[in-house]
Amino acid sequence: EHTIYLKDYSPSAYTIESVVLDVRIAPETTRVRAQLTIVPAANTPRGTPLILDGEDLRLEDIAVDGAPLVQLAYAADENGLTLVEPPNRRFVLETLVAIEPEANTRLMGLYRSNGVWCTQCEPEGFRRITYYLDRPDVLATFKVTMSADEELAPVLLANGNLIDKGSLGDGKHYAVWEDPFPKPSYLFALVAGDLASISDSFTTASGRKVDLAIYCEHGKQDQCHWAMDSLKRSMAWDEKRFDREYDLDVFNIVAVSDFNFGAMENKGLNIFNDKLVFARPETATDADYENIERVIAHEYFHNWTGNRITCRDWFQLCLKEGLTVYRDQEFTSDERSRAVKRISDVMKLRSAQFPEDGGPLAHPARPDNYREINNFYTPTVYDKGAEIVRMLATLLGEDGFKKGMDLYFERHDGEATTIEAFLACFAEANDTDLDQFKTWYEQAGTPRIEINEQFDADAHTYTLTLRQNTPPTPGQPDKAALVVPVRFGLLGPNGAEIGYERVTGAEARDDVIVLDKPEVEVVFHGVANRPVPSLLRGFSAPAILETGLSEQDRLFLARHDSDAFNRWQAIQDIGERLVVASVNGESVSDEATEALTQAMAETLAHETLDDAFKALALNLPDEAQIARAIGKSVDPSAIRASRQSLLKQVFGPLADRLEAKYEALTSEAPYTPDAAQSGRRDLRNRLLSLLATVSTKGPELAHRQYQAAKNMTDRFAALAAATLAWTEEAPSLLAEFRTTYAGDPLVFDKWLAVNARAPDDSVVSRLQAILSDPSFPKNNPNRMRALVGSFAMANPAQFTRPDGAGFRFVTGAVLDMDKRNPQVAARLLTGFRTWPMLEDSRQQAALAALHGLRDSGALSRNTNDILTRILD
Ligand code: B3K
Ligand code: ZN
Repeated sequence: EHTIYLKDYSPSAYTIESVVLDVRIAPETTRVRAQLTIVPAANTPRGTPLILDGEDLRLEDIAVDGAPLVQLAYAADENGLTLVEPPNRRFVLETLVAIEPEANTRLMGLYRSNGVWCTQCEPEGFRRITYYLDRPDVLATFKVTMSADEELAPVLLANGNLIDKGSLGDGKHYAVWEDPFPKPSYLFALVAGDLASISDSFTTASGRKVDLAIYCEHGKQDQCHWAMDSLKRSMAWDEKRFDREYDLDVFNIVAVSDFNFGAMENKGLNIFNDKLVFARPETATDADYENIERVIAHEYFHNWTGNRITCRDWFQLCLKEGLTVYRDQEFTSDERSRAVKRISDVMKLRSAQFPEDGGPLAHPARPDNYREINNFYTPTVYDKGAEIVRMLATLLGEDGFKKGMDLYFERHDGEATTIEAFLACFAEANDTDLDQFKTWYEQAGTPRIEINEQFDADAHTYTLTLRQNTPPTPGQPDKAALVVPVRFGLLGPNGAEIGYERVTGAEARDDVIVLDKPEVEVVFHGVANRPVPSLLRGFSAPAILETGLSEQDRLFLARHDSDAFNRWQAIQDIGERLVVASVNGESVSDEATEALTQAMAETLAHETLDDAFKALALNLPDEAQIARAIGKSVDPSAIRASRQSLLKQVFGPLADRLEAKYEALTSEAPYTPDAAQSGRRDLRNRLLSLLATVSTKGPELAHRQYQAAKNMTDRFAALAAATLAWTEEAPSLLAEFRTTYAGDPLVFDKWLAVNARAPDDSVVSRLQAILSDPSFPKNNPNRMRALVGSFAMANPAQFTRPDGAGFRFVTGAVLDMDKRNPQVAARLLTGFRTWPMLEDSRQQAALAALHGLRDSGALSRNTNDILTRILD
């Protein structure tokens, strides 16, 4: 299959200045008339064919400058439309195409969801609406006239500002939208349907009033207020933190039920998966509220990082995604707890990006080739992309980073640009060189950092040696040294930071050691006692740290480190080592588990640590993290068994204290989604989940909380605690939950996801039964991800069963989904991304399922690309 390479990039031979669209929306067939004002580039030779992208379009009419084109002057095939010899000057190409949104199950281009016509164009969906130069470096202004039956679609929305609307008679009406900001086609959007809405407004720093609205299905308006609140806070934050104001008169958000991912930042008209809009305490959890806030912010922030400054080509995707994730992370950190946000983000990075980076699907944050760009909206591009921006901020400092961002906004506004241009702004603004730093964008794989320390009591010197090594990844056998910022602190015997006279050796700026060679050495002079080093504070680089610290040192850090991230990390590291030792059949001493129990008890009782932090600390690393620590010949069932038994050993002795704290955290306060209240619930529910595993009273507590719960956070937490511990009551609670919330698809997803994570041996057959039920909405991405995605990603022991039933359940679902929605199918298949680290019998079972999929007929390019890379 055809591979596209970054090195082959060349600018388009033709550009499009402006687009005038007339979209006649109607059931079955929608017609799109497009007038494209096309200009040959300065150096384009006369007679260069114009090749427009097009997919699933029926061409009904074509003219150039008003004159119909004769048959020989153009050719239309399944990939698009070619004008054989276009005019060698500015001209207007007019086409009329027919499309069928109702038959569009891929959910790319124009499709119909729940009766509502909506679009998704990123990355290559606009070509399914009309013939176009469907690439991000072609920027045009758009004017869109849309018309439809007034009853079917009273609401007509597109990008930009509304400039006209009216009746057409015959029950039809129209609206005209104009977007004055030149944009690439992937940011195009329109929506037509019978929708309700809520509205509000925001006045920008310079005093411009912006009308805000959120559109949704009738009856759901009351569930949109949290999203609106989040939007206004995002707009204010971007002004305050990045000096970025909004630029149009309106900002509209539409919630739809069928969507391939979370949301889309179309200019002035964001379209959202409804699960990232709707929230009320009875049906949404604290985690849902936080996610809504985060994604509303993310899409809004794209207006500057993505829309006004966009990507030259799709290889540059992390230019907008990594940067915008960094911005949304900062927003959440400012709005909530910075430490808790950082720990959660790192947990997510480790559970989603590290496995990708360490397996067959590894690729650089900026890939240099792809077969299917949709398969590169990955944790690496998004989350490692954000880590790279965060490292820039760490290396340059707050002011230096701000100077670089300001220059980027000033210099590239209105452009489609590259990672090189982005980095050049930071380099110039700080008079520094970022050539080696750029390697982070080009090199796949997670670096390992190894630390050695030496204390010389006579010389009063303390020496740290840091080594880096990145293992090979597909296509990149040899790795270069990266610029790794290692934030650090040295703790003295009383737990406080020690001072030192001077530092020699490698570059150490304040509290950051710059590890920019395979090995560097830093010598601290004037150190009277051996300090305990706290390294990679705040997780200052996306790396795996190997310190060789003793359990004593880790306990010391767990107790004293002023860096909350490392305090949490120290406790996790102790737990990880114990579980790994037990999986490896090494004996784990009672002293070791008792020390961890003691550390957990201190954390629980701590007076100043906040509840959300405690909720994260009072746990052992999850099964997947243990698997990564083991690295090869992994047996997920053995990991589960060891971890469960260690949970009992560590937390069992604390059962009374856990329960007392659990009761003490009970609250009658009316629900609010803020950080303090949700942190309290987090901790209480964490304790419940521990009790369900380690205490005989746990199951009863879960049952009681389920019945008494006044909000979905507490009810679902109780259901999850019972299900994941597979208590006796779990099946009946699951049944009750399903009946209570029948009719709410978003709550149904929670039910599906928790079912998918059940640990018992019958889980696969239950999931199979759910999926085979003829009434199961198999076309809906949310439902399929909740059922199949949760199983593959979050139930390692059952997914990797040696009899292959778990693997076959997933490949079977992928094969079926691939016929309707290749993008979602391919995404589900990435659940196999860590199969090479399994023990042999599970590897064989995985291979058999994957080969079965490969041999079962024609697969989409999306699924085939993932499958080929996973099997390579
Ligand atoms: N830019 C979109 C993602 C589009 C995914 C296309 N497969 C949402 C976001 O990252 O903000
Ligand atoms: Zn994004």
